Amino acid sequence: MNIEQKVKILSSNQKTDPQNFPRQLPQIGTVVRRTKSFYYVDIGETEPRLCRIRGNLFQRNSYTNKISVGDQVEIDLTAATDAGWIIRMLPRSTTLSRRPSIGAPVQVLVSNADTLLMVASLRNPPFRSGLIDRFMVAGSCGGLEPVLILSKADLVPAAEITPIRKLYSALGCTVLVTSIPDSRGLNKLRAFLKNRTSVLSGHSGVGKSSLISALFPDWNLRIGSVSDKSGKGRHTTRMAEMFRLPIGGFIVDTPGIRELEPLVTSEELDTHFVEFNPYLGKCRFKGCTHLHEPQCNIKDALAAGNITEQRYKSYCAIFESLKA
Ligand SMILES: Nc1nc2c(ncn2[C@@H]2O[C@H](COP(=O)(O)OP(=O)(O)OP(=O)(O)O)[C@@H](O)[C@H]2O)c(=O)[nH]1
Ligand SMILES: [Mg+2]
Ligand SMILES: [Zn+2]
Repeated sequence: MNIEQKVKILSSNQKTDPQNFPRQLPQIGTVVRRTKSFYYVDIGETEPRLCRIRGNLFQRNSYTNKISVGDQVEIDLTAATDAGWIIRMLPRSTTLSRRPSIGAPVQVLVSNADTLLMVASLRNPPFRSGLIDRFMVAGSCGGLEPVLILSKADLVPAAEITPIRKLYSALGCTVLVTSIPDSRGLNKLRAFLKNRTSVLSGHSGVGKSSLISALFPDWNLRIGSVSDKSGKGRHTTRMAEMFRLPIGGFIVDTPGIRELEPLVTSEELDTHFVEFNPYLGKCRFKGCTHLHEPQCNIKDALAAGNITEQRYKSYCAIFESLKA
């Protein structure tokens, strides 16, 4: 039975004869992809199951975009088809969220991911710390562990890599240096992905697809591809999609995340800059923004070299963008 037929049967909402289609026990699975009204739930089989949400499921709770990729759900597979109904959503351990525009409701892009993989090339395109710092804030807000991949290491001298690696390691971020021509860092990265759910992020051209195909050459992946099986192309709002890795674990490709605006208020932004923490609460003015106020303890720490200029600039830039 193809997807169109399944959709038809689900949509018609027809009563099935329990004699012919005995109820199966509810099962727990992971939402790996979704469209506007359908959810693809991985229950450990070759293909995910196509599911819909039971109509009354969210009446009493406030999950704004209901179920997202990565959610653990209980599904009822009672049906004339191999599709099913989502009857319950399990609590989330982490969330990667954004607010599409000011005033719009929060959108959960990915739930329950363990790590936020931030791929940044050292050259071509040039390394930009601003984006990394934005991702660090987003990961910190949603409870994801940050992992920085410095790609294309073959294009720069080692001396250029060291300060970047030192800075982000000191901030509690795992840093991996990779280069595809000399297979550098690939085994470490593969080991890192194993049995975890990792969200892949980074600008266009930094080498995300190249890394995935270098790690899993036999894996027929669709990451970053634009068209789907029907050949009609994807819908305009491209959603996150989760792929089961050949070594165990999942990788999540989220096109919308590449220009992520972290979901944080300007007032609480400073708490997501981990190196600011020892200096917070000691400024002269309560609610100090650390931008222009006198006797600011953060600016003192900056002057003393305990906070880097680069990170302080990122803080200011994110602060301004949150105000805008
Ligand atoms: N020198 C060098 N080039 C690399 C390396 N990794 C990737 N590239 C090149 O960088 C270019 C972009 O790589 P992609 O893997 O397509 O980048 P991407 O991040 O998937 O880009 P989008 O799909 O547009 O988001 C390609 O021409 C790759 O051959 C590397 O380690 N060293
Ligand atoms: Mg790509
Ligand atoms: Zn201050």
